[in-house]
Amino acid sequence: MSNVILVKSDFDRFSEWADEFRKHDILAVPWDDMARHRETVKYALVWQPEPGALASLPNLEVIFSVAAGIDHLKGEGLVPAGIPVVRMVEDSLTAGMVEYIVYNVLRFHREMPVYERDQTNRIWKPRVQQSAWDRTAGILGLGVLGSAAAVALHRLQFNVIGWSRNPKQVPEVTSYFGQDQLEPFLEQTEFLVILLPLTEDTGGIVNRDFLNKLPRGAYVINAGRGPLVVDEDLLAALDQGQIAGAALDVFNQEPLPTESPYWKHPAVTITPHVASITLPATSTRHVADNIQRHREGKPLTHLADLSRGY
Ligand code: NDP
Ligand code: OXD
Repeated sequence: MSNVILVKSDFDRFSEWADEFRKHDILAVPWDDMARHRETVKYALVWQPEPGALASLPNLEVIFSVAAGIDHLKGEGLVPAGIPVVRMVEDSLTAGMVEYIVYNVLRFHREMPVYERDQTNRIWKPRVQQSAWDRTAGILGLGVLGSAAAVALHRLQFNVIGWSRNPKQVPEVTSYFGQDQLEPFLEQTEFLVILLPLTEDTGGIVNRDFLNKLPRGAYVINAGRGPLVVDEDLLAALDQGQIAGAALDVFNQEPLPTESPYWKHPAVTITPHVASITLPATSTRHVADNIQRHREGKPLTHLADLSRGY
């Protein structure tokens, strides 16, 4: 096997990666064995590498991010200059995210947190249900994952709008773009789905002013990155009823510290950064296809732009 890939992933599943890469004739070596393979490694598949580590590989040609987001690769000494970075775009990651978003929008739309509370208090209290087509889901970040979630929500008959940097054409989804169109987007959004990357422009975007532009009683679902949200502002908006509920998968600090008020907040549901997880069986195909393209001198797919941040 002439293609050697160094793997540093979250979760402890190197043998799974190695088995899947072997099917594509790629030899995976574990991160801890870097010293032994320094000369032969041409590719690296990484999540949160230590500064300087990738620069110590003299024959490295392409870096693959285990994650769709590349914010874990931003920082002094993390990525050697001139080495392309490919981000993760693969079917299971997209499918998992669509499930997480649809599940949480439906959960709020159908008032499940209220019925769950009623059940603990043995309260039988039917409430009138609204139609999905009378409600608007707004997707903040209409990229690969945002567009897939938008299409799925539209299939469930929600009115779906999206916000991105550039105009988008997603069937039946109204596209808003740029700073000027953020306000009209927010004013209509009853279910805010956050799927932006964390960049210099987006950090802290979900602050008090932003939350106050949503209709009163809107819901927030954050599967993008924790630092997109100003925690104190979201907590205040929840306490004041401006935001009726939040499903949070990502946090400013992960693992979420035990003292965080989110843990005990009655209107907050927490998951430990699992909205969608990169699966070796499917993602190795994306990596192998790109390695093949690289060997044939073809352009790589899903190249990230480190200076832009996504
Ligand atoms: P994409 O790069 O495909 O999409 C990003 C979207 O954000 C694009 O529509 C882009 O606009 C928009 N965007 C970026 N910057 C701005 C800005 N300043 N103003 C307005 N819009 C902006 O990314 P993915 O959809 O693949 O992934 C999105 C994020 O989801 C990842 O970066 C990651 O943080 C998160 N994620 C979380 C997971 C989890 O388990 N919680 C799993 C996977 C991903 P345009 O297209 O116009 O440039
Ligand atoms: C990702 C993630 O960006 O898992 O893919 O957070």
